[in-house]
Formats: sequence, structure tokens, C-alpha cells
Amino acid sequence: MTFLRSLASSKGDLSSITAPPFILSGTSLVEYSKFWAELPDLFVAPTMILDKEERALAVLRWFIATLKGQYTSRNEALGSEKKPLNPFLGELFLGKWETELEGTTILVSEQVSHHPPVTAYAIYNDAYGIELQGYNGQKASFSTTMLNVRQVGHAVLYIKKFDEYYYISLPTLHIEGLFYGAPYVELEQKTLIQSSSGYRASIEYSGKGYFSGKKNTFKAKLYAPDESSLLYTISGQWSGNSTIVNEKKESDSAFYDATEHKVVPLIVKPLVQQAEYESRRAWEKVATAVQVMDYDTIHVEKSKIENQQRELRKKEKEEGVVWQRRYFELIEDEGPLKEVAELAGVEPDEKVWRFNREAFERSPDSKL
Ligand code: CLR
Repeated sequence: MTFLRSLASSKGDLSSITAPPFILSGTSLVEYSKFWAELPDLFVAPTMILDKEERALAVLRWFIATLKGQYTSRNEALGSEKKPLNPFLGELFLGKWETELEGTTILVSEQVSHHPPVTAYAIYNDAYGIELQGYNGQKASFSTTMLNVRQVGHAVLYIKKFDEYYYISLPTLHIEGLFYGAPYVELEQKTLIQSSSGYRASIEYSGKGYFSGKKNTFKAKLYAPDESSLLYTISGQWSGNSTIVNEKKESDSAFYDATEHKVVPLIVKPLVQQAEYESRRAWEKVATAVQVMDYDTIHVEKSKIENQQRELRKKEKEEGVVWQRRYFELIEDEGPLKEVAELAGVEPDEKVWRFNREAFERSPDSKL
């Protein structure tokens, strides 16, 4: 009950929720950017497809495939959704995937704002010339039995060979099962994937008992550049099976089977080689305490980090300086991105977080 009350009074700020110990996780939210590319084969697949329409479909498949990791992996690994650690400003999470066919895919994730929390990330594979950039924050509200979470921000996929951009909006979600102490995520509403080539996918989500009676249900439609023509409809479960219907030929076939795909684990440097501002090293003591449910140590170690941060902010204020983000900068969005956002009919953000790759590569942090 205390937990539910804390949810009800959290006023949109997820970090202020006090969750019971068994719902705490020792993983920081800055790590969650990795869920975008744990299937490197699907991530690079669009770069090898010459046909625009087929390519847009491959992007959609990759996107659908990321959902299982993004939204169900805590349940699968830990038995329920968990409350992640609240990243501090400047916290970094770095890693890479090494796979035989795709080569190296790099992840740079940075906490670029603490209040409100915002995480920015870049994921890229140079061998295939593909890059994903994005940033996100969350706005929460509580309604009788559910915690509703709206995501702020977006992701942009860039394919070098075709100089093509995909603007990806983020789904709204809610957390159910709170009353039973077994929270899980369900997606709702829509997301949009708008390509600079004109192709556009719209994905609608629902849970138990809406389209199909099954959890994690979606229905996606892929449209040709001229708005009216629907090319494909895909439906099924994003955590399971889905099928695709070709609207012109009226034929259907398998689209994606999430149960057949194994995620590729991200390679993260051993703690001793990490900088002190890298997520796993910084939170090491808290994470260990979470594992053994040592509530006092969790509290003590968390407070150390929080106080250190407070000191830093105080010092900056005294010196009249602002915290320098490590590898991302907030810029006015004037480029191709603004164009895709406009194509998509969404209000482009005035300022967006962009990766500064040169800055990253100049730093020892880039030695992964
Ligand atoms: C972060 C960005 C990722 C997708 C994603 C997945 C799960 C979300 C998480 C985001 C934000 C934080 C989140 C989490 C599920 C539960 C957790 C909303 C959007 C909240 C803070 C936990 C509240 C405490 C409990 C009731 C479990 O790409």
C-alpha cells in the first residue's frame, strides 16, 4: 500500500517512486538503450536491400523485433518489471556487439539530463553504414490501478548508402500488476516510422482483450509515399509471432517470430577498466546490495552518489558554469531530421540531442 501511495503521489516523476526492495533493480536506466540493437543481424539488414519498399519493411521488422527486449526482458530474466536505478548526470554506458557476420556495432549511451531524466544514445555499425541516434525521457501519471508512462523523445535511423532517414516515435506504455506486486509493461497507442523516402509505417498496440485477447498485440500498416495506398498489414504479438498480408496480392506469410531470435549479449569492459562515471562501475556497490536485498547498504551507497552529484551542481553554480555533456549536444534541429518529422506530420522538437562522434573518438572512452 505504501508503494501504491508513493506511485499516486509521484507527480509524473518516476525517479521519485519508492519501490519495495523486491521491485528494485541494480541496473541503471542508462543501460536500456542497448535494447535497440541486441539483434545486430536485423539492425543491419536494411542496408543490404536495394528496393525502397522492401527496405522500409526490413526497418519495420527490426523495430518490432526490438520490442521484446525493451519491454519484456526484465520479466523474463527477473520475474517482473523492476525499478531501474536513476542515472546521474554524465553517467555513461558503453559497449559493443561483436558478431561474425555483422562485425562491430558500438553503443554509446549518456545521461544528458538528470531533472527531468533524459538519456541520449548512439548505436552504429560502420561496416554496414548504419546508425541509430535518439534520446528519451518519461512522463508518468497514475490511474486507479495502473502507472501510465508517456515517452518523450524519438529515435532516428540513418542508412548511409541510400542517404535515408527513418524517424521513429516511441510508444506510450502502462504498468499493470502493481497491486499484486508483479508489475509488467503493456504498450498502448501508436508509433510511427517515417522514412525520408516517403514510406511510412504506423504501429498500433494493445493488450489483452482488445484486438485479439492476447497480450503484447500489435497491428502495423505500411503505406506507400502517396498516403492513400496501403501496401502491407502486419499483425500478431511483438513478443511472439506475427504475420504479414500483402494488400495488393491478398496473400499472407510469416513476418517475425520473436521466440526464434536470440539476443546477442553486449560486451562491456570489465569494471576495473571502466572510468568512474561509467554506469556499472559507479553503481557497483548498489547493484551488489540490491542482489542480496541489503536495504541499508542500498540506501547508504545511493546517498553517496546523490550527495556527490549535489556537491558537483553546487560547485558549478558557484563557478557559474554548466555541466559539459560528454558526447552529446543539444542543437537546433535544422537538418534532414526536421524534414522527416514534418513528413511524419509530427511537431519537430525545437532542440534535439545529437551525438558528437568526433568528441567520443578523441576520448579514451572509445577504446571498447
Ligand atoms: C526506457 C527506454 C527504453 C524502453 C523502456 C522500457 C521500460 C520502461 C523504461 C523505458 C523507463 C522506466 C520504466 C520502464 C518500465 C518500468 C520503469 C517506465 C521507457 C519504471 C520507472 C518503474 C516503476 C516502478 C515499478 C512500478 C516497477 O527504450
